[in-house]
Formats: sequence, structure tokens, C-alpha cells
Amino acid sequence: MRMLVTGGAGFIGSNFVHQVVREHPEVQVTVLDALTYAGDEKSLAPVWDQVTFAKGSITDHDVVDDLVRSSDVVVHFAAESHNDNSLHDPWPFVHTNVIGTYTLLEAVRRYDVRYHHISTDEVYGDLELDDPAKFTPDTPYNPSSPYSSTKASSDLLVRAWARSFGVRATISNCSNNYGPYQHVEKFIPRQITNVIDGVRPKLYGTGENVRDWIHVEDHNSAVWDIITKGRLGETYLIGADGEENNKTVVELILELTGQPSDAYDLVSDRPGHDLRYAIDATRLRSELGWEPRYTTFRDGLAATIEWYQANEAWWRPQKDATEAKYAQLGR
Ligand code: NAD
Ligand code: TDX
Repeated sequence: MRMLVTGGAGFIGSNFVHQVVREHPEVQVTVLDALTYAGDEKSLAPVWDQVTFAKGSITDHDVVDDLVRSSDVVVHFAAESHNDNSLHDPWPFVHTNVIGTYTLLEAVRRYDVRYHHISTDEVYGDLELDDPAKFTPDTPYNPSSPYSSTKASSDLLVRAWARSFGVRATISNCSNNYGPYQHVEKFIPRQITNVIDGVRPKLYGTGENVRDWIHVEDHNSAVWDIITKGRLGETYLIGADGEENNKTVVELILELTGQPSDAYDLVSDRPGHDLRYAIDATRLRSELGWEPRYTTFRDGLAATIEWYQANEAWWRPQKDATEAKYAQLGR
């Protein structure tokens, strides 16, 4: 199988490539990545000799056409992915997430290539803190931020291309990922690397917002199952019942790093900050038999902390510029 992985130098995409190379060596992997501020060739170092790397944008018609024509399946991770950035400058989100997805869809349509679309639970908006409900595949789309609205737009393009043109597509909407190779702009790595630097973690607002954490390897094992066993045209929600509020996560990071549990600061809130996300992954579990391997958040978080402690050379070059951006936002 010839597999084109877009965004394979980013957090989830690079972990996916590692997993495929390790567990399915018969697959020929090509990565297409623009190496934006969020992409890093170093994330592919352990598998560099086993993959083909193409530096380019998913919005570039000619690059995409060439690579898709010689693929059997496209797994589309590439995106502008950070909510805070989308509030500051939405255009790269519209360009990459909407135009980029359109460009890929037209190419897979031309060459009848199987397509899997990676998306987020944020397309469904948010839930109340005290609501027992979770997102299901039938929850109406109601995105809040420029990031999530461009992801929702791209999902709708996929649905339309599947129905109108018969594109052989599946979609997955996953909850918040954590694990190795996540950019230090994101919540968990930001706080781990702050603690390493002797800086107090920063909680937005009151820290009550809830995210449904899943280890990146569990997300990616679900993606593999959907690519190989999923029903065409279907949407699968991916989540591992990992709801935690942000304050609890920061306190756990502080505990696991030997700091006092109140050694954090509350900072100004994110505008439009979604309250709570929660995934009902029944379809994935019952139809495809998927199960997560990281079922204890504490253990997965401890392993992630160890990874950042051992891999400072990977994240250090990004840290100052990331914190300088946050300083401008007062966060
Ligand atoms: P990331 O920001 O770490 O990586 C994105 C990658 O895409 C980078 O390597 C970047 O260089 C590349 N890229 C950006 N624009 C590009 C373009 N125009 N052409 C080619 N490459 C480009 O993101 P991530 O956290 O790994 O997220 C990957 C995917 O998973 C995204 O589609 C995101 O919406 C989705 N997702 C993320 C999470 C999460 O918790 N991080 C949860 C659910 C879904
Ligand atoms: O310093 C911080 N302090 C803080 O309290 C940061 C960076 C974040 N937060 C809060 C905001 C959120 O409630 O932590 C939570 C998680 O924040 P992010 O890591 O920015 O993730 P989120 O906005 O929830 O979106 C993530 O999950 C869904 C990914 O970035 C998206 O790509 C994915 O689609």
C-alpha cells in the first residue's frame, strides 16, 4: 500500500508515521508537509530512512496532484491547529484547512484514491460543565473559533465530495491529544516545559474548562482501524473517556514534577473559550472493536513528562518564540 500522509512532521502525524513504519512495514509512506512553525523534520528522525519526505503545501495544486496520483490512500492530518493563533490571525486557517482540503479532495476525486480526513471534536461546539451529554456522530455542528469553523468547513467538503462525487472517504473527529512531539504552544507541553524552566504554569480563566484527553497513540490506532476496516462515507468519533478539567491537569503536572500543587497562575481567559468537550466513541468501539491502550491518564501524563525532560533538544528551539507570542496576548 502506498500511503500519503499530510502533516506528517506535526504532532499527531509524526506519531502516526512512527506507528505505521513500526507496525506495518509493508506500507510505503510518503509525507507531505509544509514545515510551518508547527512542523519539524526532527520529529521524523527515528524513521527518516524508511519514509519519503516532500516539503510542500497541500494548497499547491501541482504538488498535490503528483503525490496523490501515485498513492493508494491519503491520510490528511495537515492543518493550522492552534485556537489561540486562529483568534489572532484567521487567514492561514482558512487557507490551509479549507483550500488545502479542497485541493486534496479534487485530487483524490481525479485519481479515485481512498481518503481519510482527520478532524476534531471542536466542530460540535461545547457542552455545559454539568451536562451528562457527550458528542455523538449526530450532534449538530456548532463551531466556536476560527480554527474549529475551518475544520468544520473542511469536514463538510469531505461529506459533499463523498456523496456527490463518490469519493471513497472516511472522517474521524477526535478529542484532545497528548503525548510526545506536541508543540510547546499547546496546554500540556507548555506547562511541562514551563515547570522545567522554573516558570509557573498558566491557567486560562478559572481553570474549570474540561477537555477529554486521549493519548496520541490511541488516536492513531483508531485511525488505522478506520482506514482498514471503516465504512466508506462514515464519520467516527475518537475518544477514550478521559475528561479532566484544566486545573486538575496542571495540579497533576505539578505533583508529578515534585512542585507544590498551587504553584500556578491564573491568566486572562481565551475569548470564546469552549467550556467542555466529551466524546461518545461507541461506534468506533462496537463496530471496529477499537480499544485504547492508555487508560490511566496519570501514567500517560507521567510518560509524557519524562519524554519532554529527555528531549529538550527537540522542543527548546521553539520555546522562546512561543512564550513571546503568549506574552503579547497577556497569557
Ligand atoms: P500540528 O500543528 O502539530 O501539525 C500540523 C502539521 O501540518 C505541521 O507539521 C505543519 O507543518 C503541517 N502543515 C500546516 N499547514 C500545512 C500546509 N498548508 N501544507 C502542508 N502541511 C502543512 O497539529 P496536530 O496537533 O498534529 O493536528 C493534526 C491534525 O489533527 C489536525 O488536522 C488537527 O485539526 C487534528 N486534531 C488535533 C487534535 C489535537 O489535540 N492536537 C485533536 C483532534 C484533531
Ligand atoms: O497556557 C494555556 N493555559 C490554558 O489554560 C493553554 C495553551 C491552554 N489552556 C487551556 C485552553 C483549553 O481549555 O487548556 C485547554 C487546552 O488548550 P489547547 O492545548 O490550546 O487545546 P484546545 O484549544 O482544547 O484544542 C486542542 O484540541 C482539539 C488542539 O489544539 C486542537 O488542534 C484540537 O482540534
